[in-house]
Amino acid sequence: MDSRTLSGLGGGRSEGRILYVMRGRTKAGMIRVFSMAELAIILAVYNEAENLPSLVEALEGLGEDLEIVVVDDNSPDGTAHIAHQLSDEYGNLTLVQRPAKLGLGSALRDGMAAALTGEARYILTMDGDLSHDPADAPLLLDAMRKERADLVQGSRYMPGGEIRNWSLGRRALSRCANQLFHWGTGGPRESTTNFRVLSRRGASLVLDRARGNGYEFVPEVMLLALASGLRVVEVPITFTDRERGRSKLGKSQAVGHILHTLAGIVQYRLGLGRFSSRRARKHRASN
Ligand SMILES: Nc1nc2c(ncn2[C@@H]2O[C@H](COP(=O)(O)OP(=O)(O)OP(=O)(O)O)[C@@H](O)[C@H]2O)c(=O)[nH]1
Ligand SMILES: [Mg+2]
Repeated sequence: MDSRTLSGLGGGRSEGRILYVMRGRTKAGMIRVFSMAELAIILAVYNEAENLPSLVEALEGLGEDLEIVVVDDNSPDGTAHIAHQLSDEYGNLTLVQRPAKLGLGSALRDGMAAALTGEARYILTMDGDLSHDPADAPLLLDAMRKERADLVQGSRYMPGGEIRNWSLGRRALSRCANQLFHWGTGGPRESTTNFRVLSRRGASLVLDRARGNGYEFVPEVMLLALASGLRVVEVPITFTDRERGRSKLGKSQAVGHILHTLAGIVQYRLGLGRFSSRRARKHRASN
């Protein structure tokens, strides 16, 4: 094992650069990635064997000082095997291997927890299906560095943002969900993008307070950021529907997540629970 090799503590066991998470959910700090890189990129993947190699190759070509953390949920298509090969090839990729499909939110949380045990100043999350263009990552990072933000997100619903190849139904559902969030919170017009960079402070806050295990985690992060008064910056991106592999987000699931998010928005407006800005201030003061 070299200095960048990870070791699993408590909930997992380590082998090379793979961490096997045995008990499903891990707690922050239980997974260790000994990386000095400035940027950690978290890729939650399920059945993305066809997309992962091109995505990793493009990210490695950005010229950033980075560590990639791939969180796979025992994908039947052999995504983990591909990740292992990529880890051998590039030497800066860690695979967090979980036993079963446990949801996008918990995968991102496990990846962030791992990243925070290293030296990363910035934690970037993006989809593993090439819908988010790796070439846009530097735009998000530039904004992060220049604007001293805690959260920079790539937005489709702002001037210059675009969606390619989505059906009318998919566009309508996404647009409605995002518009409701905007009206309800007074926050940004995009809340369902997983193309984001968080500062260490922002990522720690999210890890402490987020609970969403599935897609609802994505708007939850924005609600927590707003409640905590974190500095949020948006940059326009072009989102392209996946060309390979299949979507994991069913229509009924999507509607369930929207209802879940609406409940969060009500809490935010009423200043209740995790989304209360008063609690967020207290939390900040105690850290
Ligand atoms: N580890 C893990 N990754 C997941 C899970 N569900 C989704 N993902 C990954 O999360 C990212 C976003 O999922 P997608 O299926 O592309 O969802 P989407 O982008 O909303 O839907 P489409 O783009 O329409 O396919 C992809 O990289 C998926 O592989 C999960 O349960 N576990
Ligand atoms: Mg996708």
